[in-house]
Order: sequence, then C-alpha cells, then structure tokens
Amino acid sequence: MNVKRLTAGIMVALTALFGFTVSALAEGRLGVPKDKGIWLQEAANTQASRVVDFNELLLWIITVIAAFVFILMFYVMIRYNAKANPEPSKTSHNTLIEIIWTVVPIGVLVVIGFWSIPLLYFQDVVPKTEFAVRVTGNQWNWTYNYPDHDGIEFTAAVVPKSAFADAAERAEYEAGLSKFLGRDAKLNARLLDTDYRMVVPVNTKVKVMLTASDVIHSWAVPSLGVKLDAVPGRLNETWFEADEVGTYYGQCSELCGKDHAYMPIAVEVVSKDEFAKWVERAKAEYADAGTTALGR
Ligand SMILES: [Cu+2]
Repeated sequence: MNVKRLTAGIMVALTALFGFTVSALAEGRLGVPKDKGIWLQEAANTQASRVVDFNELLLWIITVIAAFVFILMFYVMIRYNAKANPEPSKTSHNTLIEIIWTVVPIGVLVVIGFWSIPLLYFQDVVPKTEFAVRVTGNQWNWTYNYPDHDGIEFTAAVVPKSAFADAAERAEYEAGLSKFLGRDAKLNARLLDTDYRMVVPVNTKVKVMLTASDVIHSWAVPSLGVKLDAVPGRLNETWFEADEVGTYYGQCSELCGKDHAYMPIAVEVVSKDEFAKWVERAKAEYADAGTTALGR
C-alpha cells in the first residue's frame, strides 16, 4: 500500500469537501507555512521528509484503531443494550481474547518503534559536520555565532508587523537584509522574517549547538526537520543539511515569555561559493563579537 498516495488522495477528498487548501509543493524554495494549510510543512530535506512520512504512518495507524474502537462501541451499544439483550452474559474470562488484546497492541508498538527509533537516532546523533553554528536563544531573539569562522556573530530579531504595512519601512528592512546577505533580498513572511538570517551553505552538514541566555527556548525549522530545546546552562547539539538553496522559516517553539510568538527563525541556504563570499564579508563586520551565552 502506497501510504503517500493514499494520504494525498484523502487530502484531495478533504479539499473537495471542505475547500481546504492542500499545501502544494513550493515554487523555488521557501520554507514557510501555506495559507490555510492543514498539513505539515513541505519537507525540504531528508530529515524533514522522514518526519513527514512517519507522521503519515502514525496517522494511518491511529485512524484504523479509532475506527475499530468506534465501530465496536456502537455495535455493543446497539446489539447488547438492555432492550435488545435482556439476559446479559455472565462471561468473566476468555483466554483467547486476552491474548489478542495483549499481542495486538504489542505488535502495533513494535511497528511504530521500528520506524520511530531509527528516525530519533538519525536526528539525534550528529554525524561528521563541516562546521558548527552556536545558536543562543534570548528573550526574544536569536544570536548566531560561527566559531569555525572567526566567531562571526549577530543577533536576528523579528521584522515588526508594521514593516509589512508600510512600504518605506519594508524597503529599509529589505535594504538592510540585502546588505547583510550581499545580494537582493526580499521579506517573505509577516512575523517569520528576521532582520538578519542564519546563513549556511547548501548540501553541507551543519552542527547546531544550542543554548539560551535566560529561559528555555526551542529552535525549530519545520521544513528542515529540526527542533531542539535551547536550555540556559546546557549545550544541546543537533544538525541539519539543506538540499536546496532557499529561505527556511521557523519559530521559537518553547513558551518563553511575553514575546514568544515574536522570535522567529530565518535560515538562508546559499550556494557554497556564495557562502564563502558571505563569510569573508561577515568576518570583516561581525567577527569576534563573542557575546553568546556560550562565550568563545
Ligand atoms: Cu523563545
């Protein structure tokens, strides 16, 4: 049974029924949530597509279980109510049924574990990476530090909502971003865009070292399949590899205070050449700041 195709079929049926928008594959690469989307964000790398596939598998398992339980419940309510079945059965034990309801759930858990445990390790065990980026969560922005590139460091904060209503303010933010990235850049998504972006090269394994300076935050980029808590006084590590050039958005995903909803994450994935050029420019301007909670 092709799980992907079946799921797509169901989504199309739902769209026909309720007018939901099925999140189509993005043109170019923009890792953003789709308007009226009800599905997970489109996967942009192996990590994310494995997460999406696993979610689909789980959805099928829980759908079958829920349908079975509901049908059984209604059957019992109708067939064995006091009117239809005035003389109740006095059965108290049935070895076969007990074996079935023990073995079947074990089987279900084994099937889930067969897929979930390897995925967990795939995300958790950091492979050999080319370089690391230290990410520090602050109330309410993110500091990015590149220890392998002379400690380039900058802090990315949300672009205010007003910039999406006011053309002059928007142009100002876009000019700043273009200067930072070294090429024309546009704001793409209200409340997801930041004044600076984490910049990484395409097809490169990058280690993300996470911590926080005040309270617990969580660094999450759905389309890249990354989500990990940033905990003050602790160092958490994860990794990702982006398969395509583009801009990928995420948000702080651990309630961290009043502006938790306003500390988005924007990751700019550029070609290796462009990354090398960016590093040279950024070194001149942002190197050796060394002010993350991790120090240098
Ligand atoms: Cu936060």
